[in-house]
Amino acid sequence: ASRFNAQKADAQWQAAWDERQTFRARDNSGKPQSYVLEMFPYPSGRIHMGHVRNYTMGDVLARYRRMLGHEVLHPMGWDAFGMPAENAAMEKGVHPGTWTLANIETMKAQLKRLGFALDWSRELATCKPDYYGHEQALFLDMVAAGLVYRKESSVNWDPVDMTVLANEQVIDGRGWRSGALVEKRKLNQWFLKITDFADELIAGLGKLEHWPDKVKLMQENWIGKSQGLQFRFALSDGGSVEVFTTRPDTIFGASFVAVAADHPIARALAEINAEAEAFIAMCKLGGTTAAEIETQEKQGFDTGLSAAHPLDASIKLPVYIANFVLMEYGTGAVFGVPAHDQRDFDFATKYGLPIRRVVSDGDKTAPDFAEAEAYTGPGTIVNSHFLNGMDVEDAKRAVITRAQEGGWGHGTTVYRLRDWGVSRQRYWGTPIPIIHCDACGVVPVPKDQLPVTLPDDVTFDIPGNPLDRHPTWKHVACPSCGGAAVRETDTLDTFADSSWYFIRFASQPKDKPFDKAVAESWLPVGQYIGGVEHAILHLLYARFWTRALKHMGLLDVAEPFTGLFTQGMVTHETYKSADGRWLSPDDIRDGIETASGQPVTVGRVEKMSKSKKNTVDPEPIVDRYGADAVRWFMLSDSPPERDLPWTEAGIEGAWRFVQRLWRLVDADGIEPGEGGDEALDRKVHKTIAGVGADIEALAFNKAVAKLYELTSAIERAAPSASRADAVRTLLLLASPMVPHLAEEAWSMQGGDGLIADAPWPEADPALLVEDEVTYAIQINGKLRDTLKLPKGMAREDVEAAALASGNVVRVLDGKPPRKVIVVPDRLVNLVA
Ligand code: ANZ
Ligand code: ZN
Repeated sequence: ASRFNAQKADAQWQAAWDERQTFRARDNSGKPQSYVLEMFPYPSGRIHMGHVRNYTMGDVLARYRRMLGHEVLHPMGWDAFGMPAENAAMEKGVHPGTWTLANIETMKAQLKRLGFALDWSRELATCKPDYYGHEQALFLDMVAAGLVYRKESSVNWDPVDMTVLANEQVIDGRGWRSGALVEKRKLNQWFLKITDFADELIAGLGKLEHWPDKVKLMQENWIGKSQGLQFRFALSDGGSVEVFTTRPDTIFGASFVAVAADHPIARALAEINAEAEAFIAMCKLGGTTAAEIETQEKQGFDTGLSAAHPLDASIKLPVYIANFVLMEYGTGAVFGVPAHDQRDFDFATKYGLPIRRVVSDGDKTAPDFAEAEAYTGPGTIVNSHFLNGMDVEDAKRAVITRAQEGGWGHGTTVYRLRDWGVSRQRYWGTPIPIIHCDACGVVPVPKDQLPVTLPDDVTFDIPGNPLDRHPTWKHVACPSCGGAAVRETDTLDTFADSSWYFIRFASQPKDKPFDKAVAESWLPVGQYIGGVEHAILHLLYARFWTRALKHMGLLDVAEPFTGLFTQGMVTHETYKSADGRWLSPDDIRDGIETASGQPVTVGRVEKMSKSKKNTVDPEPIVDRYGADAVRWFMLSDSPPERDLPWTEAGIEGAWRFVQRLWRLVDADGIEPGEGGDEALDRKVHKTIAGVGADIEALAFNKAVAKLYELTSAIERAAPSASRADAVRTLLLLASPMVPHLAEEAWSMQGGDGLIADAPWPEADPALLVEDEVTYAIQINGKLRDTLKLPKGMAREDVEAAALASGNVVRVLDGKPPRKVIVVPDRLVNLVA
């Protein structure tokens, strides 16, 4: 038999699909509609193995659903704005647009070579005005709906480069280029009111049955709804300070009060106290991310004030300014309970403040707290007056009730979720369609003047925002009064671009962001597939954006993605040279570094990453083995949610299987036998049912295992009509995974049209039933034997078989039973 020539078949069938527009999704076709989507890629340069795995999974589902007769929308596009393009501009002097579009071209060609069933007619790139212009229109709709506001907020400021830095550009608290200590600086920035939807976003999670629990939990924690108590401490200077706590039960364990560095009390003190001023300035150093604040050493400044405990005025607590208290959360002030909060514990240890136990940890009840870290678990309240003996939850309620009755505090709900700051002081993003006029203030760009396009003639030789320093771009006439005005030079966070691209895929009219009815016919996305690294922000922003559109009456869809799957990573061994450098698999032959001739050390299997050089470029692999072998390997070895270790042996095994399949389906190889083979028929129909269910469940490795089994069964079977049918069915079932081979074989066998258009085989229910059942044989209710008998066997035959059983003969010892009860397909009871 001949060899499957992947190189030839791949190109030929990809061209055929393109030419016939096989995977074009038609609106309103009358068929059931399926929307299968993988997270669109950032055009970084080349496709990597993670993309290949991700898109192969979606592709198998999309092809399967098409064969089921669905109208499938399976689109692809580019998340094309963002920092790397600006970095390339700074490093290589190439324009971000040029760099991005070249990358898109390369990556598109690479994707095409994998034979994905994509509707390229709907391709979009977020960096093109025909995408971002519509995004600007949606932003203006949100402005009109009161979902957008402007507020002073902190950014990372590089004092040497005099520029705002993205969080990723702050490395260990320093600017990535200048190495200067980064400062927090206040700028007027744009925010979207995602917090208005906090409750809805939590409630919506409850209906997402086809989302991984861990992702739902991550979203819930990120939104972070908590109940607590807000109350005022009277201060020694006659003023007061309002604090927020989620642990009112620990109120008798308080040993200090702390306010944020930009709290009014801190600011007032800074006016008159130079040391306080210096401390506050120090707090402003460092990045703005929560993670950085969390890891900073806890530091405080004693204001000299004291606060009176609301439940026992004789207790006076010192008031500090502390770097771990955030102005943006709660009230910007807290009371500290060192025994039961780790930050407070660290702080108290450093400043010698009392650490008093108020929650018992098992049998530990003494007020002296001599542990090495705070106890944050459940327990019974101790050393706390009227709260003693209550559990934590009861005590929380008791203190809130007491505060409300006494009029010194009230129960509140707070969210950890902040409003979404969308301003970026960068060039390569969607311009925020706003104009600032001295006379009129903030003026939205009229919709008929959209898109506000990025100027092309920009420079990246000096730090800062090229839009801001462009000689002409920002100067415009005010749309309202006609006077001289300036454009907003901030661009939108790229998460805005990815918050609605799936809607634009579903419907892309020229004159508006989407057509409501058409978009609603496709949405929600039934199956969304992507990396777990997007489990929080991207998914939350897209859920918010969709809800905002619903709120504005623009789209009647509550949740954008009803099914979500987060796939595992592609991993590979790591290698180090004799002198400790990371080596790429390409630098090695038979355990020896080719350049140096020295042996290499094999390290752990880790996620493929450029920094460890353990990446394998998909393209040469496709050149060598063909798309089908790569696809097959991506699906076969590991459950899709787990990591997939890439190995040479694995891809070779996949290649061998492709050839084995080819030998079986190659027209020359099929012997057109006659007659039936019932065992093989049963196997085939079980496989049809099983593979379909596995693909629906995204259990691709199980589907692959079943196809292996069927292949072996066919190889073993003697020629027959059943066997010829089995080969044909195998081809159909494997076609979503190895579509090029499937098309080639299909056409050689004279199949009708494309196999991609062929209907998925139907499993015959009669052939799915088990042919044998196990009967329990009882005498007077006691189990004496079991018998395997054909399913549905006549009652008399079952009775005869039971009476003939060796055990029954022995126990009855020649006496006929008084009565015989037969429960069909289950048991026989003989009453002796
Ligand atoms: C007293 C206390 C005792 C607290 C205890 C915790 C444990 P979550 O649950 O994350 O919402 N907090 C309140 N406002 C803060 C701010 N602006 N900056 C930093 N910390 C703040 O956290 C709520 C808890 O975080 C609050 O409850 C408060 O400390 C602190 F054993 O109050 B707690
Ligand atoms: Zn004006």
